[in-house]
Amino acid sequence: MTPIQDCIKNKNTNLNPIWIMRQAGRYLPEFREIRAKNTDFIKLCLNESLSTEITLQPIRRFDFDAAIIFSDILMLPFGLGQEVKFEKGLGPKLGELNLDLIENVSKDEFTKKLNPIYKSISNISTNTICKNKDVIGFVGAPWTILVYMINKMSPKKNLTKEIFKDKLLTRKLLSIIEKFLKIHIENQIKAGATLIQIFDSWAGLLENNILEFIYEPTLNLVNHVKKLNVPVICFPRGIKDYKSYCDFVKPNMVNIDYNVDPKKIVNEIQIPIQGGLDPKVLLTDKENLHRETIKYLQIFKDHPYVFNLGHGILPETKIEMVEELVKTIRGFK
Ligand code: 1CP
Repeated sequence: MTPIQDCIKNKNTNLNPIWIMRQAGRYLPEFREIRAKNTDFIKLCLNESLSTEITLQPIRRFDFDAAIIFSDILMLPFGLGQEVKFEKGLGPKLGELNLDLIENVSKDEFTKKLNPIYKSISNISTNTICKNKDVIGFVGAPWTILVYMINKMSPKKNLTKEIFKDKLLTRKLLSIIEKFLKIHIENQIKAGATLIQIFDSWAGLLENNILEFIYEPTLNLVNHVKKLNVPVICFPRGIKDYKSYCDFVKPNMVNIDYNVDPKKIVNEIQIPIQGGLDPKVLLTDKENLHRETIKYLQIFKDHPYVFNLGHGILPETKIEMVEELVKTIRGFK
């Protein structure tokens, strides 16, 4: 059994497993080298051999306990036929949303479009370097995908609140998103994913209707993953009440963000916990990094805990800081 599965299933607290959100990405010089030659990000995600290579890069360097497939949560709208582009400095830019077209996309059509992702999961799960490691498949949560599809760009840049006023459109779209997220999850598991993480990066944006837009659709996905006999990790970034979320959604593990007080949550939540460390700590110095890392390890010493960050690793992070982080965790007894 892998260290992460042992932590989740047997509540083993001795192994201190680690992986890092966005571990396959821009802070790695070997990724930047590939990226420079491949300007179309979506094409890169759909290049089976390059996405396999990028996924393995952080494993070779840091021997993490899990490989997370190099892809993006926005491959879902892409698979549904909505245009998705990434522009330097602006982030994702989505095209017109045509509900009539999206409604008529078939499961086969969708699966065929995203097939290189599944092929690369299969490559990774059979690679010997991933022996005794998990292969993490992932999706965006329905709410976060809805936000991108309707807002057509990052809500960080600009969020038009009025867009959610059209309740009929929102509900219809949400149910289509949910249907295809289930298909995408199932395809990833069939290809060899041993864990699924659901990223709800914009959970913190929603003030009302949390039950309808976050809790219920996420619970449906969680139940779907559980039926396929694979553990599921949820990351409702910025949500106010992690305890209520966990009580309702019941993931096998929850990733906390860096604004969550670890001392408080460890007493409130019984399920395994992942993450928490502020990625900005990796931009400071080794001494501070060491201190902050030990703080999390100490607090979660007797709680099933997988080390990770409280959000994705920042592109400007130095390799030696990641090395220091891994050394601290591996050396903690
Ligand atoms: O080089 C580049 O410009 C591309 C940068 C990049 C990378 C490396 C993007 C664009 N996506 C990715 C890969 C990616 N995205 C992974 C790969 C595996 C890994 O190493 O973890 C994963 C898991 C994601 C997930 C993702 N994409 C999320 C959820 C996690 C989070 O950070 O909150 C979100 C919100 C996205 C959307 C997205 N894709 C890319 C960017 C820059 C963004 C965020 C835009 C925004 O702020 O709204």
